[in-house]
This record gives sequence, structure tokens and C-alpha cells, in this order.
Amino acid sequence: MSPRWTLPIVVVWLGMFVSVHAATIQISMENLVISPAEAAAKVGDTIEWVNKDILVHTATARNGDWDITMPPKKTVTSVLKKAGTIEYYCRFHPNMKATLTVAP
Ligand SMILES: [Cu+2]
Repeated sequence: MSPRWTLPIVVVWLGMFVSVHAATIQISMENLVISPAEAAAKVGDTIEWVNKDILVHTATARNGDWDITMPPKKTVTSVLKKAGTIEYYCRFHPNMKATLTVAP
């Protein structure tokens, strides 16, 4: 097999591997609302926290598992390490609440 053909095959194989084992889930904060308010993920998945507001927001787990700060107009990523149903909120705007269910 010539090296010219090997690379695309490896890329496709890697793509399949990644999609089976971990996903990226986007959760956005816009106009002081977290959406989706209920999201499901698995341990190992990446959450892409998208802050569309001009204010700082946090995703603060009530059980203390994580506390992520999103500067205005920025996207922050975090990898889920623990399973559970996690209720979280924004420390600066406590009305912003949501739930993330993380399967093992
Ligand atoms: Cu906030």
C-alpha cells in the first residue's frame, strides 16, 4: 500500500474510534438562560460551554464536582470524569439552573 492511501484510512479509522468512545456536547448560555436545561452525557465526553453573553457565567455543580468559569463571549471545554445526575447553576446569576446527567 502506498503511503498516499494510508493516511486517509488512518484518519477515518480514528474518526470512528473517537465517535464511539467520546462525544462533545454543547451547552450554551445566552440571555441568562442555560440551554439545553437538561442534557445527557457519558463519562469521558467533553462539554463545550458556550457563553454568548457579555457577562461572566459559571457552571457550578451543587455537589462540588466541578466549577467552570466562562468569560464573556468565550467557549470553555471540560471533560466529564464522574457519573451522576448533577444539578448546576451560575454563581453570579443563581436563576440560571440546569441538570446534566452523566452515565458511567
Ligand atoms: Cu451567569
